[in-house]
Amino acid sequence: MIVLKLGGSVVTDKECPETVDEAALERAADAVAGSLEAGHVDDLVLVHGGGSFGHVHASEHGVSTTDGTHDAAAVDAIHGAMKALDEAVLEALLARGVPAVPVHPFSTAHRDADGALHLPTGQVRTMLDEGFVPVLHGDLVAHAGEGATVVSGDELVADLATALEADRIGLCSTVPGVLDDEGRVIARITSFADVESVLGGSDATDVTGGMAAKVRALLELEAEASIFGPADLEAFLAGKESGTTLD
Ligand code: IP8
Repeated sequence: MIVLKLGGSVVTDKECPETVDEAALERAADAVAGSLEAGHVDDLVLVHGGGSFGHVHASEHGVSTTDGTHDAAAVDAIHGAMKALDEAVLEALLARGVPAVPVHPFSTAHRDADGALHLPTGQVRTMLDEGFVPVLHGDLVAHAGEGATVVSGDELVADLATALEADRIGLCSTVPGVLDDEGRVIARITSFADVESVLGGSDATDVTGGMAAKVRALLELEAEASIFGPADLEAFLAGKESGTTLD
C-alpha cells in the first residue's frame, strides 16, 4: 500500500490565488493512472496539499495548525477553497479512469485540546478494499479549545501511513528531493541532525512549514519515504528509488 501526497505547489500555481496548475495536475494524474493500469500499484491513498487555495485563505484569516478560528465564515472560505481544489484533482483522476473518491478531513477528523490529530481510517480502509482510490487533502479540522485549525497534508500522510501500515510513502513536491548546500539532491537521509543546517522554509505563503517539517515527520515513520519532483512520480509509483529516500 502506498500513501502518496501531491504537494500543493505541484497541483496549483502557488503565486496566484485559487489557480490550478492544469498542465502539472494532468501530468500527475497521467502518472497515477498509468501506474494503476500497469499494475505497479494495488492500493493507493492520495493526499493533496493546499497550494494557492487553502494557504491563501488560512493566512488571510490568521488560521494555522495551532491558531484556530471560531468564525464559521472563515471555515467556509478555507474549507470551501480546499473542496474546490479537491474537485479539480478528482476530476483529473476520474477523467483518466482512476477510481478516485473524496475524503474531507474536516468532516471526519479532529484535534484534541493538546493539538493531537485524531483521524478515523476505517472508511479509507473500506474504500481501498472496495477498489477505490481515496483522496484526502490538507484542510481544517475542529480543534478542542481553538475552534478550527489547519491540518496539513503531511500530517494526514503520517497518520494514514501509520494506521494503514503503508509499505511506501511518497511526497511529490516541486523540488527533485531534499537539496544540499550546492543544490544537489541528497540521496538518503537517516537522521534529521545530518541535514538540519541545509533545510530552509518555503518561499510562498505556507502556514504549515516547509521541507524541514516534512523531513522530520517522515523520519519518524516506519515505512520508507521518498521526497521527489513531478518528473520522478512515475518512477516512484513503479517502485524505483526516486529523489531523496528517508528511512
Ligand atoms: O499544503 C494545508 O495543506 P498542506 C491546507 O498540505 C490548508 O500543508 C487549509 C492550508
